[in-house]
Amino acid sequence: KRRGKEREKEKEKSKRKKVQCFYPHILTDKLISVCTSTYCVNMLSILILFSGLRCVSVCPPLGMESHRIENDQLLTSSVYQHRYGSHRARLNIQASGDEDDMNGGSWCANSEEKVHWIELDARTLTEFTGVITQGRDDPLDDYVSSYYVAFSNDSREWTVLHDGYAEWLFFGNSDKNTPVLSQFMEPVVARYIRILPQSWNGTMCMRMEVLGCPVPDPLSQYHSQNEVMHRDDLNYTHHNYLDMEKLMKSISDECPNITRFYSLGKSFNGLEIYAMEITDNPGTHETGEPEFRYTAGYHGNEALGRELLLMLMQYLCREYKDGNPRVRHLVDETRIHLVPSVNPDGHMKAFEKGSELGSWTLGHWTEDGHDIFQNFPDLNNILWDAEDKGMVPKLISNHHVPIPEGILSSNGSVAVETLALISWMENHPFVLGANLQGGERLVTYPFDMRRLTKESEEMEKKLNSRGYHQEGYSEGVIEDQSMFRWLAISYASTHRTMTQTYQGGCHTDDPTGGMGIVNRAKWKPIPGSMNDFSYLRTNCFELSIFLGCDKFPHQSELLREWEHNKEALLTFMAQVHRGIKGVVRDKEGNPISNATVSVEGVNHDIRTGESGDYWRLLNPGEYRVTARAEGYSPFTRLCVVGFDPGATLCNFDLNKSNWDRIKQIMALHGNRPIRLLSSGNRGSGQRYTYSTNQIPNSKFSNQILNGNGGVMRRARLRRLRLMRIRRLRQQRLLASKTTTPPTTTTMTTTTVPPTTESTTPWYDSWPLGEIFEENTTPPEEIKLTDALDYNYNYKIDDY
Ligand SMILES: *[C@@H]1O[C@H](CO)[C@@H](O)[C@H](O)[C@H]1NC(C)=O
Ligand SMILES: *[C@@H]1O[C@H](CO)[C@@H](O)[C@H](O)[C@H]1NC(C)=O
Ligand SMILES: *[C@@H]1O[C@H](CO)[C@@H](O)[C@H](O)[C@H]1NC(C)=O
Ligand SMILES: *[C@@H]1O[C@H](CO)[C@@H](O)[C@H](O)[C@H]1NC(C)=O
Ligand SMILES: *[C@@H]1O[C@H](CO)[C@@H](O)[C@H](O)[C@H]1NC(C)=O
Ligand SMILES: *[C@@H]1O[C@H](CO)[C@@H](O)[C@H](O)[C@H]1NC(C)=O
Ligand SMILES: CC(=O)N[C@H]1CO[C@H](CO)[C@@H](O)[C@@H]1O
Repeated sequence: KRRGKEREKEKEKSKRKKVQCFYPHILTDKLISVCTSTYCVNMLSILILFSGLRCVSVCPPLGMESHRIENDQLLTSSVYQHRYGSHRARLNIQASGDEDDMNGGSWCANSEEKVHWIELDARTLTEFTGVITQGRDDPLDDYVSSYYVAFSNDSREWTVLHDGYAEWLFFGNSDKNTPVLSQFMEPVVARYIRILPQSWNGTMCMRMEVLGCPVPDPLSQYHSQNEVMHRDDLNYTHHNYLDMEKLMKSISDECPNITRFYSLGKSFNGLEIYAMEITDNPGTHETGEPEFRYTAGYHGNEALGRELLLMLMQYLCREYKDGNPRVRHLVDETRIHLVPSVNPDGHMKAFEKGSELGSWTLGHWTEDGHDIFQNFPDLNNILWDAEDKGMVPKLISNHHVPIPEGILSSNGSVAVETLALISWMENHPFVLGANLQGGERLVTYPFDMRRLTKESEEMEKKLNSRGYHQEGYSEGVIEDQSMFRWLAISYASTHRTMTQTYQGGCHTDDPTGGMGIVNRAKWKPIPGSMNDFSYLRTNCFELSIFLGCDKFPHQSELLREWEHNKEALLTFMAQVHRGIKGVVRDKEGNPISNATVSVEGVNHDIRTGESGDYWRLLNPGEYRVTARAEGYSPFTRLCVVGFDPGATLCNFDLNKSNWDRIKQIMALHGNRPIRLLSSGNRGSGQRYTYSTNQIPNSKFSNQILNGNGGVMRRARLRRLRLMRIRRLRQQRLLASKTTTPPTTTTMTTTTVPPTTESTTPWYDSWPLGEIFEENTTPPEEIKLTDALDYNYNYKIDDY
């Protein structure tokens, strides 16, 4: 009997799918069963609509996935294991790879028990309209295939939902990942809802979402009516590709003076990757005006970032026209680029399924299977290898790391979308950017990739025999770490809820320690990320903003999300005006492009753009800044960054380099190998041969570089520490060498115990090297004994 019933319901269910909202319970069997085509069903729906029948209302999710439902609103009959507790029953929650922690891939019931249920306390009277179920995130196929639903107002007396004939058995899942929606014929009013699984595959495990609308409470209505909420009146809807195009065009028409609607290129399927430029003179780079970017939709199913950027465009346009001083200042002083959908193909897939029914990954990748965000050339290892060999920054620069040849042109290993992004990134002097992602609620700062040393590699092998990633590795330390942390905090702390982490993270315990920010390499390292590439290849500092647990929130959440993110989006943009900026010129006032600007104590330079302008994001402090350019003498000056908003102007006028002077110096050395002022202990005598333009003429350079005095003590201590680490590593490296090159040292070697070693930062010695580049009659090859570029003019007491 039951089987017949099930078949009947299956039939019914497939009909319901087609009719969607129009489900008139009186007419169902009689009328709809004569329909065989969608056309017929549609006609019928219209007929029903006009005959005044009530349409089944569909309520938005209560917030299992978004975590608006809190853990203590959930109760279960039993738990299979601690890590499969009721708190793991959230739609799309992801298991931790580590089997020892609390974070399993779903709620699972104890199979010894006879009765199974999971209960949700909505805390107020609610109109329930449906549930969505999903199996367990796990290699095994565990899911619930049928269940009853029951309701209660007091959690003691329960009414099981009837379909008119009997208790209504809902059909659940047929795989572990695809969410399946069951809508009720009529909304049910109650405070508690229970799901009672009846059949399942494997272990009885499920994740779920509940659809419902709070029943208006006459008492609290007074309150909500008086709650004044400023609404920006934006278009708080999800936009498919064509709607997005239309909306962006309409914004561009509304604010023609400050916008430019353009495209970065085409996706694999030929959709445009649209961008909106917002600035006072769109279409051109204005000297001294920094460029900022927000990008979103790397993963097509992370739709919130896309909508937030579309809202931001509308907001900037409207507020600019209305004369909002904050927006006016921002738009007039910044060239802003907003790219809402980097992966339009993926979004199209996810959008088709809708905000609740796409799985965790539907539309994540490009059409040809790339994860755009981590599809960039890995420059980290190139730089780190070079650093380990002591080649940075003399042979390999510490910035603008070249992309190895062939990578970008090779057989489809880089997505067309990534290529479009790379050329866009390289063709604009971006200073700061962020990519909006989803599925977590935090901001990550680079490095995104973990730096492996021999030791850590071995440790990982030991710890990680299961092949899972272990958390708690050392941070991927980036040169500008404190700046990056500041940038991350500027977003997280101005977001309405990002630092409210007492409920834990989206899938695990809060990885941010209550700060809302985390170093990506320490948290979930990935190679080839957009952020690392941006930092190592261009001047631009890029971070990832994870907007929330629900990657594709229901439309009704968009207004709330805008309110949560609006201040943070604006505050973060304003950070582009932090630190120092200026123009590097020659004595005649012509801009020098491609000049290098270095900050003492930070081993990461930046370069000037085509009009000679540069920006260097820095936290408040005093900095010794050096500008260098081919054919010019480098110049160092002190630049002070205060706490007030706005970047400090720090211009450089460079003199042509003075060749005669250099020749004199060369003559002093008899045009022979230059002896380093050194008491170094490189007795092992690594011999390196440098071409003349890399001579670290320590004495000369120190004269120039230390002329001003007043170097920050902190920076020195830090450099000293770095040097020690470096040196130890180098010693290990040397020790591990089995064959040492022949020693033809020109250096007087005295052995100095490592502890008393005093140092000048290894990179203080290199700047003058470039002066030699103009040498038309180069002196003979100069041989240096010290591969490590140390010179020892400083005593340890100096620090
Ligand atoms: C719960 O209470 C409301 C209002 O009192 C009522 O309309 C509803 O039918 C009750 N629900 C159940 C399941 O008893
Ligand atoms: C049911 O689960 C078992 C393992 O528990 C699995 O081997 C099987 O493939 C699953 N069946 C389906 C239809 O997924
Ligand atoms: C929002 O955008 C959609 C698609 O562009 C459009 O149909 C709708 O009218 C817009 N609504 C408002 C309030 O602007
Ligand atoms: C655009 O700028 C022109 C001239 O500056 C001005 O006359 C016009 O009103 C502006 N248009 C809008 C829509 O702001
Ligand atoms: C910029 O300068 C670097 C050396 O500082 C050089 O390698 C590079 O080719 C230059 N780029 C351009 C575009 O001139
Ligand atoms: C440039 O040279 C002039 C003298 O010719 C000197 O006074 C000035 O300090 C130099 N400036 C720099 C930045 O080296
Ligand atoms: C599938 C394939 O041919 N992959 C090749 C693409 O090109 C790179 C380098 O150019 C090769 O390493 C891959 O094997």
